[in-house]
Amino acid sequence: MVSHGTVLEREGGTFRVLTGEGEVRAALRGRTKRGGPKVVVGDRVTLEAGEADLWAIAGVDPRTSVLARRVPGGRGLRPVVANVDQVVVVTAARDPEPVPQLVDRLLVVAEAHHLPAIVVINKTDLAHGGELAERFHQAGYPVLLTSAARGDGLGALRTALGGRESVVTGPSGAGKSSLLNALVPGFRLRTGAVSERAGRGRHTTVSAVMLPFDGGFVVDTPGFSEVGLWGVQPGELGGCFPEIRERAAACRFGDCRHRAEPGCAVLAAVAAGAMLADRHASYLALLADLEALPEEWE
Ligand SMILES: Nc1nc2c(ncn2[C@@H]2O[C@H](COP(=O)(O)OP(=O)(O)OP(=O)(O)O)[C@@H](O)[C@H]2O)c(=O)[nH]1
Ligand SMILES: [Mg+2]
Ligand SMILES: [Zn+2]
Repeated sequence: MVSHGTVLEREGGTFRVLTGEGEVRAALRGRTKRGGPKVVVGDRVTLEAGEADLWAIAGVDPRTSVLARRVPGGRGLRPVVANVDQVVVVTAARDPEPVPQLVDRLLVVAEAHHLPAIVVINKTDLAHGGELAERFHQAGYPVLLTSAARGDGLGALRTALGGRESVVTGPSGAGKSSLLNALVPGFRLRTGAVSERAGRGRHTTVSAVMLPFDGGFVVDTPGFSEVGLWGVQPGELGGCFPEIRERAAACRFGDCRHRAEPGCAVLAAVAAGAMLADRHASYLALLADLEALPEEWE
């Protein structure tokens, strides 16, 4: 018997897979076990009947997208989630204190994968988040203001997620799991207090999990305090900032890096206040990071 399904979660050596007939447990077998593509959350897989109620993953469909993380120590890339069509970056308005440059990095990761992104500013019960919202709105992103605790903005979030396959990302403690729980009480995702000492979250969510939601899926992921960029050439970085992308064609030089070049339309926009200097500073910091990467990461 052959079946087809979507990988929802990895649990030790097996996977929870959603099929047309409901959820099953499956393990890697044969080809998928011997050096084929790594199976990740969001993968569409072919299943064959295995032993007892454990199915065998016989193959992985080609992916429309895959988001990966760099393995610590620089030993390659680890895919985290496949086939999403939207990136939802969640940050808190306060507690933990927002780090706009981290959100910028996550937005660049989305852009580098040609995935549309939205910014969610959560915990509006603690701070209004208005300035932060304005920052990302001006950069060209849809922004939602929410409070998982008080229920603000949940209708708009539901609309933004419905029928899509979204990955929810952002710093630990921002309230990603809490927002999903508030949308669907049945999810019962684990949430955790923001650590007092560090003012940071504690990585309550430890691995990606995909949840069926309103005709689509939403993937909850562990938060992180640092994001590596990879596979982005320094010369491609400007294309990952909407407000740079739309101006770069007007730069005097085709390979302008928008740093100090004469006739740079981006620098002119920053000087005129039409592009946020803070976003441009984020761009320059990321550019320096990318230029400093060893060859293999370029
Ligand atoms: N005041 C307030 N607290 C919130 C809100 N949303 C979440 N929290 C709290 O913030 C803490 C962190 O929430 P989580 O949902 O675990 O955060 P997370 O983004 O999933 O964190 P990781 O799984 O570590 O990435 C918990 O104590 C939540 O109760 C909110 O809208 N307002
Ligand atoms: Mg979480
Ligand atoms: Zn330029």
